[in-house]
Amino acid sequence: MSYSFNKSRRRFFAQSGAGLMAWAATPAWLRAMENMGEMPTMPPRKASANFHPDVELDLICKPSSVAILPGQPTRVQQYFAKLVKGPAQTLTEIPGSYLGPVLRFEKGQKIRINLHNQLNEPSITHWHGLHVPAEVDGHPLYTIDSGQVFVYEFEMLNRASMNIYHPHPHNTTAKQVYHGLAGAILVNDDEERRLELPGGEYEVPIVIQDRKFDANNQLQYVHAMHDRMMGFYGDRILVNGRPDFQLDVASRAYRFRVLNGSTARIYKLAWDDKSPVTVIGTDGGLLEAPVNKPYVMLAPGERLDIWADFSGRKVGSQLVLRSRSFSGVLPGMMGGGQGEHGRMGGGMGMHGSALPVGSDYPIFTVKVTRQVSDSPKLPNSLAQIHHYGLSDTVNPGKPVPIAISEGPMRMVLNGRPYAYNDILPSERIPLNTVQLMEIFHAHGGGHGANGAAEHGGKESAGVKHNSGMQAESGGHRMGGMGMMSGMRHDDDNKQGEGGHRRMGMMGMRHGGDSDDAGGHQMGGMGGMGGGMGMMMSMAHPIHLHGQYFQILSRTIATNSGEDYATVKDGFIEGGWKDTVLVMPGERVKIIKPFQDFKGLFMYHCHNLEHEDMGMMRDFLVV
Ligand SMILES: [Cu+2]
Repeated sequence: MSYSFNKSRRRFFAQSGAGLMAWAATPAWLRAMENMGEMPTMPPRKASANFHPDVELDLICKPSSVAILPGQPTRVQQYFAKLVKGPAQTLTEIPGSYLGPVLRFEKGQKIRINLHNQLNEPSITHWHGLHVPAEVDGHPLYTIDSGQVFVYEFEMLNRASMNIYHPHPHNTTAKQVYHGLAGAILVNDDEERRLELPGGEYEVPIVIQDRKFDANNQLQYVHAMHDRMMGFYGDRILVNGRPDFQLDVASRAYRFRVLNGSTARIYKLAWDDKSPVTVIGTDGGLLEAPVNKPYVMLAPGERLDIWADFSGRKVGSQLVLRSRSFSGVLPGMMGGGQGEHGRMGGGMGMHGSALPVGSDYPIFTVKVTRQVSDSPKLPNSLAQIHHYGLSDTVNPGKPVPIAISEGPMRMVLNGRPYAYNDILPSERIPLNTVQLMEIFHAHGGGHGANGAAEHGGKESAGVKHNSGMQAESGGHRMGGMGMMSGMRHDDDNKQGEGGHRRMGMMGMRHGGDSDDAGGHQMGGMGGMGGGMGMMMSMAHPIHLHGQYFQILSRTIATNSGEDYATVKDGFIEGGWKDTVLVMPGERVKIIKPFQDFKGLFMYHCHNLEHEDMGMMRDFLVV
């Protein structure tokens, strides 16, 4: 793969240069939405005559209502399922919940799912975490209209793991998930079965979500642009669709299959009695061995397999799983002219939620109600994982960039808003390759060391990528914000010294780093202009469709220390992942295989409000 970002930048300007003035006249976010509106859709997929399913089910999504709070029922959107063929244990309802039934599959099964869209709007369902062909991955290109049926057919290639099904139509994913459309997929295999982990009633799905209700018990959702920029946060925690969730347990070991199904909220999970959280698995299934953590971070789209042992606890005793306090995942509000950067805490930030992100609050309560004498023992070793190294990748010195671009009214990846047919050279992935990828903040807004690394050329492989990305996204931003704020011409030395202090206050700067078209390089974080406060870097859970990946390294900017210290012990390394939380100032290198299937596989922020703003792109596997 040899290509130059200079070339692609010119291509970008060639495509959109004429439109810059028009762009400038429209708020950037509105503009991004318009771009996304150009998406065509494919005719609904039909059943294939030569596919012989072991399991077949009808999955229906439709408006419904559920009693959640005392009083009036809440209008929701909900998945229902009917088993057409296969083992009865394939479907498990969660009583009284708006969540879809838990789907339980076996590795190697051939599965047909007939999705019936009975919503009053278009939708399509994505199998988050599953390794399936592109045409049945639930890409928004395959969105179906109300009344239509889409037939998914695939073989379960995944190892034992917990995955998610949820809608993925373009622009409305967050809204549909928020209104109830989500469910868990459990995959089992022989390797897992040999461990005889707690099963049946002792294996409990724990789907954590936050919601906001109005006085009539109806769900309230985002209206202000600000809710999209930061993500939408409810003021009420629901577990498995229930408020004030309490789980009655026997005094023995349980397996909690935990899933963050919130649209934006990040949790720092810990037991209230300070006993460690014992993690046996992550997004992509079991770890090699259990890991004890003081707390675990869980971002939207991530899963945790937790061993919770209540043996030895007395009947009547209680344990509360809490989200503990942390900071740094959200930008704060700044007074005009102050220019203090970086750590503004991840507390309330700019949103006035009664349940601030990063504050300390309960998730659910476990109550021991039965004494039993025996309990399974935690295995010392769990599963085999082949660990990828750089030498397994085709691009050890040149990671595929996933650049997080944060700007006023605008959250994108690799500098460009989502368009199904806009594939960068770096986004074309040869089939059956293992790729090194690097996720980083292209506009470090406030986290200077990150910016310094990008500008200073400390990583020879990364420099080209970064400067190219910045140039591209800078081009957008110039158009988007040029009318709203003053421009700043700064050279990089100043930026490195503390120019980032001002970056947010000013709309943009003209960087002088690296290459030619200097006048268009504006790597800085745009702001709203003096006096109004600013947007800074925030945390993003980045999700890649297709196969699971492994985390190779996390590197944090040196001046992010105080905030980062509040979360750093909560990341699980060494397992398979499909979503990774990237903190402000952080660079994460991952290794991901692209095997078996060609076609479009999305990568996006799993802050679903961000996704719907266009913080989403495709890899085209060729
Ligand atoms: Cu995001």
